[in-house]
Amino acid sequence: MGVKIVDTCLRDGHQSLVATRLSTADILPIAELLDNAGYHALEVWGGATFDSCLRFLNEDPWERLRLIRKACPKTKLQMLFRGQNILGYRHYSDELVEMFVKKSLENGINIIRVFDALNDLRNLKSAVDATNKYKKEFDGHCQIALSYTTSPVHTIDYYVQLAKDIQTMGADSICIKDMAGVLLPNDAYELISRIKKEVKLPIELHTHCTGGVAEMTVMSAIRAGVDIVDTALSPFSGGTSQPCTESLQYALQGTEYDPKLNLEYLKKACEKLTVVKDRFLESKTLNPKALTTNPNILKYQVPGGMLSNLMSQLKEQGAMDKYEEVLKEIPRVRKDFGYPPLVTPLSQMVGTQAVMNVLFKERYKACPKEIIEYLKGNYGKAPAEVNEEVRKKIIGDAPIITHRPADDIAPEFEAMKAKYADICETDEDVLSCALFEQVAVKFLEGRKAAKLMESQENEVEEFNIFIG
Ligand SMILES: [Mn+2]
Repeated sequence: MGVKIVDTCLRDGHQSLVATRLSTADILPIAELLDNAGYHALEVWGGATFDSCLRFLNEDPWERLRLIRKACPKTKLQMLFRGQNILGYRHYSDELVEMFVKKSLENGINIIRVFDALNDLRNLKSAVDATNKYKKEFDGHCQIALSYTTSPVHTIDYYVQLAKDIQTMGADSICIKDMAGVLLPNDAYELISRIKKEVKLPIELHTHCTGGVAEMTVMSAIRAGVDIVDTALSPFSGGTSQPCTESLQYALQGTEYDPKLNLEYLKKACEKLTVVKDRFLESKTLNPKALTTNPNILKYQVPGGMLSNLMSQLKEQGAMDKYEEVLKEIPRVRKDFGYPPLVTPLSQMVGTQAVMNVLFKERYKACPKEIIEYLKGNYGKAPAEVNEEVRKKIIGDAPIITHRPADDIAPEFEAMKAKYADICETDEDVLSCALFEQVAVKFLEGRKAAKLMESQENEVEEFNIFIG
């Protein structure tokens, strides 16, 4: 059996390269073609797509999902789900997580990939339980992703143990999620061989081309027996995105790993997606920098997105000369905070802290409020010991929680439903409000106003017909 392929161009591909700006109208003609190409799945929803629909595109993310489902009757659809954070940036109540999972499946998702930034499996429990509860009814699949990073505690042994725990927890498959693109070919080989030996579940690899090693890493992973690989259709591949789908098909064609994708359909989809890409190049939404290989991320072990954030923060402060110093400060901050993986939201938090440490010329003189919450235990358990001196300096004698943060969150759905009864037509609308209150409310108010206008126009028309 060949390697299975998940195409990410309709989620991570455009999230990585054009700030998640593909519209549903851009997506549908391509989804229709990819549906015939023989993929294991298409990643099309979750991550930043939900927020981006409401915030920038004036689109209902649920409607997008339903339309993609219609356009893709043959292929499984996949989403990325941030555990207890769902698709947002704070922890939500268990009941909200369960409802979001159920509605995602009901509206067309098959594979739910859940992960937690800290690999604190307690933060995945309600999403995993909910997926397992509803998966039979909706042809669902529960995948748990481990956030891959490098540090003295993030050893191969650590990840093998984590994979075993993931299996015990009730996942249908495991993903190695290398969000920063720092997994090297030999490490991938060892990691996947070891997990294969000790865990029965299918393994998927998700990496990024940012540092220039992804294709080598993918090949290594394939030789080690990885079952599924994430790639992106050529126009939205490479740079900070995934390796190219068509190239991998050519590389493996006729071998025992042949993914057997239909190149004719890939070509047709590529032509359509290229037109979309050119539009983003013209509008400069697609910065050629995002397509440039950046081996520095391998040296500093930070994601590409974090590097560009740092640069813009320092530029704003007129302190670009401190760039190297900040890069050196990042590992120090990570160590003090117990080596959190640098993935949303921790990457932004650690980066901002490193900038503050350098600009204030004193460590932890000032801190973002998210760091204070993190040190109080409100994001979950840090992977390693936190530097207690640093913690004391930042939060003093404030209490630290060691239980699962969501244990403290009361159900919130009904209150949200009552609060926005005048603009919410469905439970899906209520979930949108619960996740991104301000932007969702603005979107739903706009939708209501547009509908009102339409019905008034119809009335006038009817009246004209009557008197005419
Ligand atoms: Mn990714």
